[in-house]
Amino acid sequence: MINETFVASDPKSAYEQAVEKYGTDLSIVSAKQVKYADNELRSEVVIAVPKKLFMERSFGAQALTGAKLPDEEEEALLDEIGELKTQLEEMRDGLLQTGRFGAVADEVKHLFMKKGIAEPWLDSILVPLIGTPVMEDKQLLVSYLLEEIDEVLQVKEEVLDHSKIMMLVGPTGVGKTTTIAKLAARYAYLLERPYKVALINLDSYKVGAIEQLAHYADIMQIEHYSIASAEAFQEKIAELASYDVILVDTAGMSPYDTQKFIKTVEFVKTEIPKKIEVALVLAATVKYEDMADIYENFSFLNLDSVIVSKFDETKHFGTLMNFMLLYDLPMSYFSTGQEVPDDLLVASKEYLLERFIGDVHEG
Ligand SMILES: Nc1nc2c(ncn2[C@@H]2O[C@H](COP(=O)(O)OP(=O)(O)OP(=O)(O)O)[C@@H](O)[C@H]2O)c(=O)[nH]1
Ligand SMILES: [Mg+2]
Repeated sequence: MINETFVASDPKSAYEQAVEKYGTDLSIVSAKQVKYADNELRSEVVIAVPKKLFMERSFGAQALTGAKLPDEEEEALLDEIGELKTQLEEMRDGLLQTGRFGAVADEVKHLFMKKGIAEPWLDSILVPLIGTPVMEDKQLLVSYLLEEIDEVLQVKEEVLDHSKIMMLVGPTGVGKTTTIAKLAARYAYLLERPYKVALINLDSYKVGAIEQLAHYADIMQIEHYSIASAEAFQEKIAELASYDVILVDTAGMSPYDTQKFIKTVEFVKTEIPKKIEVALVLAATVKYEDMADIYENFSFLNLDSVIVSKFDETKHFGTLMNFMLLYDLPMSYFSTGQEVPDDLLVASKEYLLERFIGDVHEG
């Protein structure tokens, strides 16, 4: 038997082509929709035909009678045809892989991938656009993708009309303590009215951690406490009931440090009258490979927002952007340098997008 493929715009037409050639007594091997390199969806119907019939219908009766080929030659010819067909199919598959969306859209897609945006996210946006003019226009498509990104990004507004407890968690050295100091200064001194702020430090692991926070607190004349157990935490929160904002600093944790995680979860789950807002501090310099681990581990703590630190340390924001697109968390603040209290911004989509666009245009 020989497999022969009939291609048409729809399955019915492909089947009709086969019927026209071989009659209705067909043995169908497969029928499927295939996207070709020109982005057109076509239907392929593959039928199995006896060798003899294939020769007769494809090359005329002569192929079998007048100039009958010796059996070996016929076999050789059929082999050759089979091989050619395989080669054609391979070529087509190759085209499908390298040119799935057409030249323009593929170029744009690869540009965004190079900048750190994950392929599945890009595909989810591009597939519905197949066949539309946007896919042929580079500028338009780049703008479209940026708009989609803008739509997915979320910002958590700074709300201070009720008292709150904010706990900062995150990997080691991302800037939790520095950001706590900036936030404390902001709430206590830099807004339209002064808020009553207290600091709590749960970081009893790192040498000097207490001193680091105490140093900032002393300069700003803000109360600060160091707490070692969940019970003491509970008591302290009750004692500080009249405060507007309680900022809680935690030990930096590698995503693999189970012991510290369990300890922090204990604090977060402590029975206290107010909800603790947990903010993950994530450096803008986060590595692509670490992103998923960071999210998976820290999301146990019921994250409310992400504070992005070290904005000043990179020009590439794709990985960070990818994190935001994938994990559906709002951004609350951006830390843009080491200076306390100056280098802190309330998060904004525009700020992140502007930097990301700068990076994309460089590519
Ligand atoms: N360039 C830059 N440096 C920062 C920023 N935020 C913090 N740092 C610096 O990063 C270093 C670590 O900051 P910390 O605030 O101690 O970080 P941490 O997350 O509390 O660290 P651990 O408690 O050890 O986990 C310090 O040298 C900070 O000055 C930032 O936005 N930009
Ligand atoms: Mg710290």
